[in-house]
Amino acid sequence: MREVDLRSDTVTHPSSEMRQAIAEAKVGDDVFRDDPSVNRLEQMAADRMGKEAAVFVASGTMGNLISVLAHAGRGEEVILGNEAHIFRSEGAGAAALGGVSYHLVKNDERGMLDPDEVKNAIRDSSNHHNPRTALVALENTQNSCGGRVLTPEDTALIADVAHANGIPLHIDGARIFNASVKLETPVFELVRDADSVTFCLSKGLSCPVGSVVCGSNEFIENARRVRKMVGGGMRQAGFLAAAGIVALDSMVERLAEDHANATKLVNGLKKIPGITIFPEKLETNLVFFEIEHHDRAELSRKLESEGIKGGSAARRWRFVTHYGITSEDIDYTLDVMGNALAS
Ligand code: TLP
Repeated sequence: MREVDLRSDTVTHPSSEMRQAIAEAKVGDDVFRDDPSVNRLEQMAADRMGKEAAVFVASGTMGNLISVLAHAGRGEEVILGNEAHIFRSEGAGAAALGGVSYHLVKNDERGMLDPDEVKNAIRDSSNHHNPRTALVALENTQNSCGGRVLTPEDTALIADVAHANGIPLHIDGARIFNASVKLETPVFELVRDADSVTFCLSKGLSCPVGSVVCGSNEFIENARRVRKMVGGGMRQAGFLAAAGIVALDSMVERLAEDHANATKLVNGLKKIPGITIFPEKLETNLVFFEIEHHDRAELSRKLESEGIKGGSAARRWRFVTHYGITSEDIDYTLDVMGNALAS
């Protein structure tokens, strides 16, 4: 039976080139900065992002956590969107481990924040009742707003407000390369106005493990200290970094295929009665839609019995295209979905 795993782009398996690079990787103890593969990946990542330095971390969650903790201290605040992954899906790590609180501003439907609302959210630190605002964070692409992209101009609007108040800007760029491919804009332009960015190797870029945090030399030194503190010093991590090097060299442009498959999927899903989908909102590889069905849990089980993983038993479903999904997989998915919803 065909297996089509649309749960996330995190399910991707490494390419054969990556497997070979992993097998042959030159490694050392990265906590001593001795791992040549990690050092090379970090240099490549910093160059790509137009930043001074970078540090390799275990996951996107760890990258964001380290970034927030490197920017903000106990009792300080980070301003971010109510749909931000950092707020919704990272176990409130910065609050739990660092005593940092989250000050929410509403994301609009494309994941953008209103610069005036961000401005109003910044605390007057001369008033001793107030916590100090230590950071503003954006997400690009914006996962739960549908994988929407923020342009360099969007980011500049928020950066200007933050910087005018002496506050740094962090970007959760877990899928920033999807935004770069969609906008046909080099990734360094998307993060030019940010003081730090986390991006993931383990999603659309298909690495088995890993994310990278980029920023100034001073910020990354601090981030390394926090990484060690949270147990993220990984020793011979070069085996993982070797896949990341292949990813940055050869897996970025192909994200366009995932976007094309997502478009094909959306165009097919919109023809299936019972599915509500807004094709004009699709920008990258995250496909959100709603299903009217008398028993969504049953529908989910039926799809799984036909080899399709994804969605959820809730009204709002998500399918994600990635390196492991072909155009034929989309045809198959649309056939199975059409039949399942007709029955
Ligand atoms: N997102 C995962 C799940 O957590 C939902 C997914 O399948 O989309 N930032 C953003 C915008 C993300 O979407 C994710 C993962 C992360 C950070 C965290 O990355 P990891 O999973 O590497 O910790």
